[in-house]
Amino acid sequence: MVKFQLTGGQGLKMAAEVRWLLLVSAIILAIARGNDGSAPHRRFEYKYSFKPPYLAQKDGSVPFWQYGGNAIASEENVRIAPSLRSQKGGIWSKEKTSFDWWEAEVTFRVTGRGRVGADGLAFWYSESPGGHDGPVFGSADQWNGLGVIFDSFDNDNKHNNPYIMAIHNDGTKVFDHQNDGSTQLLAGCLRDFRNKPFPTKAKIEYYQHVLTVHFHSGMTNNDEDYEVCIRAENVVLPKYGYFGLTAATGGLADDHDALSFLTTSLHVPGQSPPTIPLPIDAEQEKLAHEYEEYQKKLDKQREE
Ligand SMILES: [Ca+2]
Ligand SMILES: [Ca+2]
Repeated sequence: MVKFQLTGGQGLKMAAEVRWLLLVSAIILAIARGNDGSAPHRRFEYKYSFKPPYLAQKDGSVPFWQYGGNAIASEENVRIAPSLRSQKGGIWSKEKTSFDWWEAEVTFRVTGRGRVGADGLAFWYSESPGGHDGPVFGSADQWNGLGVIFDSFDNDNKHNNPYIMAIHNDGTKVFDHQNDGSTQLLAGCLRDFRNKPFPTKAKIEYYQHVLTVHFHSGMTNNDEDYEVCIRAENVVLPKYGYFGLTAATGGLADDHDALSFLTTSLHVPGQSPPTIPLPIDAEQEKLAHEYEEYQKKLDKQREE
């Protein structure tokens, strides 16, 4: 056995070298992080967002969105499907996206008097709008894109609902209601999202073909209390698409309310978006200003 003995001087010298090495690796890591783009530039996209106050205008319309079926929009929220039997509703962005990567934060509430509710709420990103009276939680089947489904009702009786799942469809799959989509899902997590003291939230991020869904259980009103529900790599969605929310009830019925839908486009550092000549910060400021002006105009209209 070989024994190493260090004199005090050698020990100090090594400690200094180790510190130096740690510092160098930290710098290399920081540079690498910048290069692989794990911290994207972010821009709020108001044409793909809605939030209170004045979510809906006096005439009931939601700027930049269209809704239908049994959905009702107010100043405070969009009731996508009310707690009555066999209801279906949906709300979709009017415009198709024009950015590659995005994050959508949806704040919602699913509430009902029963211990069990139905059917659920779904978030969509798809190549064409799925309408508001389709068979998949109010949306059209065989969609091309992503569905993040908040499935309240346990159709396959496996005692695993409410359940949150992501389903990627290439336009050919018919949703497997009998098995609660379990044969088709990309990933999911078992979380109860009904009847929470505070609104529940989902943050759905699609960045460089990685899909991440964070969920906020609504047990607190602390914005930080998100946890990872889904992470899937190598996800290839249609380049551009429409955002939507739909919901449906059955024999059992919950209220399905969306309180806000906030979209942020994500841009790989060093790759400025082609259609925007301004630096991202200036652009963000400009958009924020535009949005403010727009809100002011709405307020004025309201007063009138
Ligand atoms: Ca179900
Ligand atoms: Ca089930």
